[in-house]
Amino acid sequence: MKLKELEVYRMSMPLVESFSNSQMTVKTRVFDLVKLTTSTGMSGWGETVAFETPWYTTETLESCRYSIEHYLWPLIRGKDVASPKELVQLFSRVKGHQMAQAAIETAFWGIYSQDKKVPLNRMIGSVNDEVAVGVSLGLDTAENLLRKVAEVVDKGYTRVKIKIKPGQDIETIRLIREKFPDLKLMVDANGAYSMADAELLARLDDYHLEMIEQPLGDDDFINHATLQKQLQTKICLDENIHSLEDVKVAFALGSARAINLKWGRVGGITKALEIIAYCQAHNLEVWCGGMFESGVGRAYNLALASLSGMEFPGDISESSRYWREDIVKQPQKLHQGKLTVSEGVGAGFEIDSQAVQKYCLKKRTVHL
Ligand code: OSB
Ligand code: MG
Repeated sequence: MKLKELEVYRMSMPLVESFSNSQMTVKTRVFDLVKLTTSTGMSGWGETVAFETPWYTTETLESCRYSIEHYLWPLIRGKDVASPKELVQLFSRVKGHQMAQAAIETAFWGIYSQDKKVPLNRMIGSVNDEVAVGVSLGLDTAENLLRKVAEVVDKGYTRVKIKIKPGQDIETIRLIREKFPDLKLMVDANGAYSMADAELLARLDDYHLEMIEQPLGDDDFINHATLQKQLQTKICLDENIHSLEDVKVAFALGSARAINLKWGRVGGITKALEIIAYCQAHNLEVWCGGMFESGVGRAYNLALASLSGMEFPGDISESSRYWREDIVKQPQKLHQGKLTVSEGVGAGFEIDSQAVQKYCLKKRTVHL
């Protein structure tokens, strides 16, 4: 498949409800949509999941755009690429820039699965047609969170993640656990704590949480390992994990017993599959995270979540929790706490060109 053209659309879509974690508040999701086209006119879509600011990872939307245009596209422009493995090989010269790589790599998977006439989820070995999913709730007052948890549990979501930070943690979780004794409940600190808070974090053990996501800094494997020894609750790493090597370090040191897997943060689906295989071979729990993706990125999340061993309900709520209007036709809807994996050709979504136009701020095309 000869790669002929790359289009990048700068998108801006308002979230249904603004979302805060310990590091940032997101009201409007600004991201880049990437369309990759072959010489025979087949195309695949991907999205850049970086944010405008480096508060979550080092990559930003602009760094991704620059990297795509100046480093990644020139490595594949005009090349005949037979498989995602080959694409990853062509990119292997690039250090880092995972989210930029992932935007193109996922788009290529869309082309590849169309060409092979096999739905993407089947291509990567999906075993589940339906996937139980969870919700990630932003920082809020205990009163509002109690109401929101009740709402999402009512809707059928089977796992709830609550964002925490110092001063908005134990008491909130105590109140939620009291009202929902059997709910699969977990917290995510986005790195807001330090080892000085180890005793406080250990008190969370009383609330039978599924896991504590990213309590400490984004590059801190050593203190996470020390902390994990002091906790009964599993530590889950998110921001630390950019590659299989990072997962290996976490496993070797005992920094975590679970991994939040995001295809964007690790450079795409091919890399994500390697990480899943490693985690499963080493008894590390692994599950699918989210980055406020549009229907495009969400399809790739769901494909990964439908693999064997990925059953822990991930951060992939239905589209309408995020968007009043999505940029794909027939966005995913929740049925009894589950999303149905698409059996459609290619990546399993159809782009709504009118919606893309409506939310597109500017478009740039890079030809052969
Ligand atoms: O830490 O998992 C995170 C969203 C953006 C950036 C980081 C994170 C999140 C979420 C929400 O927790 C996931 C989602 O619902 O898409
Ligand atoms: Mg997280």
